[in-house]
Amino acid sequence: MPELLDKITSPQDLRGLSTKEMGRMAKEIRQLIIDTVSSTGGHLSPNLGVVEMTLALHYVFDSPRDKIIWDVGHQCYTHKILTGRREEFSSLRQMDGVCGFPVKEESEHDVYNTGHASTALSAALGMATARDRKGEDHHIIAVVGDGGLTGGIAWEALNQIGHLRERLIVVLNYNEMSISPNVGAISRYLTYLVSGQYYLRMKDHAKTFLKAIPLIGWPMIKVGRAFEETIKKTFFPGLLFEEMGLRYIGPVQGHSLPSLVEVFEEAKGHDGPVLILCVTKKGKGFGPAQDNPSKFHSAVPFEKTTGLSRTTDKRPTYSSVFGRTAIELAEEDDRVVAITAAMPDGTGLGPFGERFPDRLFDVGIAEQHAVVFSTGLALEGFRPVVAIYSTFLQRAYDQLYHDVCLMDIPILFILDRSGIVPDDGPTHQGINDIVYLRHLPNMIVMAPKDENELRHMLRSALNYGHPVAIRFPKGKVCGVPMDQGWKEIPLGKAELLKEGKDLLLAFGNMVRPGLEAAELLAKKGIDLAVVNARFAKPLDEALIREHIRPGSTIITAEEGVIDGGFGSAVREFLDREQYFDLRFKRLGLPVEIYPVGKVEQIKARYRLDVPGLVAQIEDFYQGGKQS
Ligand SMILES: Cc1ncc(C[n+]2csc(CCOP(=O)(O)OP(=O)(O)O)c2C)c(N)n1
Repeated sequence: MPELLDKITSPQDLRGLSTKEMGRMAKEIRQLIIDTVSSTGGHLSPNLGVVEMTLALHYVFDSPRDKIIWDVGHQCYTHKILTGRREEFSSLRQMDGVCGFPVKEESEHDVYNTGHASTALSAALGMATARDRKGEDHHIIAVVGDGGLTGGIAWEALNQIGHLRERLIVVLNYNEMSISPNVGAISRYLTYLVSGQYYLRMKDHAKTFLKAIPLIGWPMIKVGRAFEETIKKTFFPGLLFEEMGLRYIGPVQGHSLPSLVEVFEEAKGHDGPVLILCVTKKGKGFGPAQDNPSKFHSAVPFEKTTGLSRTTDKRPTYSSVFGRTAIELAEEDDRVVAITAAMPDGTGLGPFGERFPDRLFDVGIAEQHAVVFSTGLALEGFRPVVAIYSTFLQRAYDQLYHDVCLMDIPILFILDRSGIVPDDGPTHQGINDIVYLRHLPNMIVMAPKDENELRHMLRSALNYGHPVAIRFPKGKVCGVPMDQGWKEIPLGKAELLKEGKDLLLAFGNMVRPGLEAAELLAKKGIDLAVVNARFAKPLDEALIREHIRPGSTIITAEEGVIDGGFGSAVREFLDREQYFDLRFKRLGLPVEIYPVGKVEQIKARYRLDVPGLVAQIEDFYQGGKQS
């Protein structure tokens, strides 16, 4: 039974505790996180790694007066537990429950909504600048991981932080991991700062050396800080953060409460930007997560004793079908290379990396760079396959337009987690991609109805000679039989699945529920032809023309926002061709902030599941408004 945690209703209550009691509290929090996440799923290993750091932050600083900004935000569970949401914590990731990321609307202690990486430093600098303009004196603390620091915006922020020199504190959580092991030169540099206490060793050697010098040795050591500076400058001219204008403190043992409290207190007194490098262990306190922090980065519900998943559904995911097909394609053509922005496992490219270690590039959390890097590869004859979650590719909109589409560069973009995304809330919804892609010149936008079609689409798309985006949802495949060979999917060709009087054009994973709905509606006298559109761009205009009769009804269905999406493409086509004598309805998602919940729950709420589709279409036939 938690004893200490029971007494905490706000961070203020921490102040009376000894560091020993805080240590006990850390244990209680860890247990609560493990108990909860084992049944709800969630970001287990990142959260277990920052329990002490969060306790120390709330002990030293005065939230919400002092503002703590969590980069990505996936590590905010202890923060939520300490800031009045302990009771609700059992509703983590449940429909309309506690969000796994900071949400301003949930608490005054969540000062900045996040979900996408590398934004905390920019937001913190903006807030620090505003604070000083307003003559206020609170502290601003940004907590960023070594993975978050591979994102370009973080460096844009550091550039300006070193320029403005506003008073703010950056806590850099170094655990050698992004979701997978962290990569890149920055990661290497941090490892160098931390590894073997190289700097401390140098200092000790230098002290021994100075002590040995008669008369002047000891006085020189006593000069203290000046001595340290000299050593740093002599042996570390590249101490990057100091050179950039931030006071650097570290490395600090990130699970030692006394050390953390001491350095946070020290940082509080500094009149400029400070960066504290904390070394933590991802997954700390739960063996399976410590041994495999990637697997437990965002865990599905698991058995607490073994860490084994509780899921019994053995079907593969869309991501793994993509990953397997990418290997097949790379075996056929040695120009095929794969690019991921810090998500080799999430995107299903892990096995590709094992099979072709030199042909998988993990660029870090750097979606913009991933796109332009691929442009360079493609211009020199390679065939890049770039796998990025739909929500994160939003980052690279300009690169898609400026670097890919204007030059009509053939790159295959894989938009994993398109459509409604479970568990993580509004920041992770993949519902905008059809809209942000379909108006780009030369861009082809596709979505398969099932995993078998995905496989054929991947191969066909590589040969279209243009940029292509293929979107598919998070989660398990439909379970259809897989063809052995390849089938060519001609560019812009849709597939008629069911004949009928009126027309239902469904895109991607709306095809199967659309078909089911049409069958149920047939029993109610509504006769719909069902088309698997396959392409949101280019549309199969010939097929649509063939199915239009005077007075007919056309319905579109997509798992994406309606405004500017697939249905809008159809509507624009009908307007261009002056088809006015028909009834038209777009089914999809409204433009709004989406709740946390499971896919089925969110689909049901927005009436995109089979009963919802039936109801919406029936309403429309009974005189519902066109839209
Ligand atoms: C723009 C963007 N790309 C990818 C992700 C997916 N993602 C979530 S957490 C994470 C790793 C973050 O690593 P780090 O900042 O070191 O935090 P840790 O999990 O190690 O505590 C990634 C890649 C994201 N949230 N945002």
